[in-house]
Amino acid sequence: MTSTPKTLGEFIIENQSSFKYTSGELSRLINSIRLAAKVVNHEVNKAGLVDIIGNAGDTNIQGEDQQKLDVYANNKFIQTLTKRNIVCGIASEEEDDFISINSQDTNNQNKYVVLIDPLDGSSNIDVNVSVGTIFSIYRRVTPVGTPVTIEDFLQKGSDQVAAGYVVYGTSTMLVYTTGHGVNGFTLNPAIGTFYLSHPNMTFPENGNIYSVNEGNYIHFPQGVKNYIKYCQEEEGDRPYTSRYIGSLVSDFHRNMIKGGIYFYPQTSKDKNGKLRLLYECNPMAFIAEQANGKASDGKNRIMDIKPTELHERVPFFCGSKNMVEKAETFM
Ligand code: AHM
Ligand code: MG
Repeated sequence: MTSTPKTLGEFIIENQSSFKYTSGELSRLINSIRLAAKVVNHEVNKAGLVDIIGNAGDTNIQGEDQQKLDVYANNKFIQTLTKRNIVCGIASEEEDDFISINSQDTNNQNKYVVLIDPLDGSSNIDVNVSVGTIFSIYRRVTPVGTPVTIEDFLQKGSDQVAAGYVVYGTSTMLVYTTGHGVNGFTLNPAIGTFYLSHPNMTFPENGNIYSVNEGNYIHFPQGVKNYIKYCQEEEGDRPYTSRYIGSLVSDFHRNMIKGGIYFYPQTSKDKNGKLRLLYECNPMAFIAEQANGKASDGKNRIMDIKPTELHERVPFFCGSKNMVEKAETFM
């Protein structure tokens, strides 16, 4: 008989002592994210019913306005983190500026800020394809008890204390790291509990999947075009297979399990590509490195980039170590 699987709640408590500054604050923060993820999951699962129960902008039977799911997810994560008085600041891909929590209240002794992409890949919702939430956590650099400033958010990825994602897929999973490896938890929707299903997740060093939007091929720099041709060449373990969901969390998740590379390069139209350094690339890079993978902008380590603005974009190459290193040789 197999032993009872560990729940996420149990795992968080058991691992609390491995955090550098143990005060329980980070544990409470991850617990809040877990809670918001469950609420968002419930709503995402109902997305297919939208034609029956109403569209964004409509009013539902209870007289409440229906929200688009990305707006809903944004509000839900912000509300959960704000109401539970667990962080001192939040920045979201959905908001123009960062939010300072209780900035007038010097009793706010919270040390952490959260950066979040509440519903990534949201164009996939209408067609019943997986989407995700990405989060990134830092210790503030300004003094505790004062309002947060932009400096608290513009930290290098290497300063992250935790990062993770939720994938709302065929099953819902929460995967996160606090710098001690990567663990994945699967939601049992019947009882609303996440169980440790994927302990110590690691990228295979090599893989045979490449994930890129090849519709942009004509706009890619020559190095990227050459690398794509390399992936398609018949030699050794190549050609690789092409898999692109268009939902970063899902593409990353598959590649981590099977071995592969995801890339969203610069194009002649967007010199920094599409993905956001703070909300998408840094957290995924932290998870990738903790899982023996690698993340680069084509030349430099993602987590070494000093951000200059909240919504900064960056070219992104991420996945199995040897594949990312090979791709870099083409850039
Ligand atoms: P979003 O934050 O607007 O959802 O955009 C991010 C998403 C990623 O999840 C995905 O990998 C990429 O955009 C897909 O972009 P494209 O449709 O250009 O290939
Ligand atoms: Mg996004």
